[in-house]
Amino acid sequence: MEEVAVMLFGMPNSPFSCRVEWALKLKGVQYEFIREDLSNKIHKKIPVLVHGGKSVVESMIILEYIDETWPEINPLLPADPYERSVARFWIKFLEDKIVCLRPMFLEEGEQQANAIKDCSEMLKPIEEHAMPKETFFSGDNNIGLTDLAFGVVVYWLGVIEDVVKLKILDAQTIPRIHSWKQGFFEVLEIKETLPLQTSTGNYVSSSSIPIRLDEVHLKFVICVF
Ligand SMILES: N[C@@H](CCC(=O)N[C@@H](CS)C(=O)NCC(=O)O)C(=O)O
Repeated sequence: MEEVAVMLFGMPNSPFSCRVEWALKLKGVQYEFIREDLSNKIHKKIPVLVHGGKSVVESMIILEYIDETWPEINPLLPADPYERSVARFWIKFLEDKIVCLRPMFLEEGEQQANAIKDCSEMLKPIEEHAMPKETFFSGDNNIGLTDLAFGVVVYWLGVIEDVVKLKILDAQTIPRIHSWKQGFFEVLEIKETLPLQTSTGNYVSSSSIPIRLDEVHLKFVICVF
């Protein structure tokens, strides 16, 4: 394919930018990352992928665009139409439920308790129905669109667990998701592009926070929501 410039307008700490970077890396696509100033933005929201001068918006739509434009390497959607519909169902499910993350982090008392309950209710059907085996959503070792959609939810949930001091991603109650998490964040293209990366190359994880909590807090509020 003819080389056409690929630019990604995003924010390093945005889960939505992060999804797009994961997909570009898994596909081996060279791109220029342009840090958008959200206080003086060119586009209304990030991420925006600009390919050959054309803009594509909305992270999951960008991911499908990437998959269709570079189909040969690491296909992100199953070839089978039924399997594709299942993947799209789980992506829609996650996109609808992701709103529970914000109040878990920003609210207190009853509102926070309700958000924590919503979050557990989001994870339960995924644990019971979306991951028949302890692999990626596809049931094999290939990362797909659903994994990339879910990856940022799990990553930020880990950060919230640290900051709010709660445990939701528990190996006892959700063993499949827990094992999925271990496998997903071991993949090079994923772990080299994680939000809240420090200059020393450490990441915020649910077990250790190499940067100060109030810094995490600030980045979370400013960049993520
Ligand atoms: N549904 C969008 C969400 C994108 C989004 O919320 N981006 C935030 C940063 S993480 C943003 O641009 N906020 C700026 C604003 O809303 O003014 C997607 O998946 O791309």
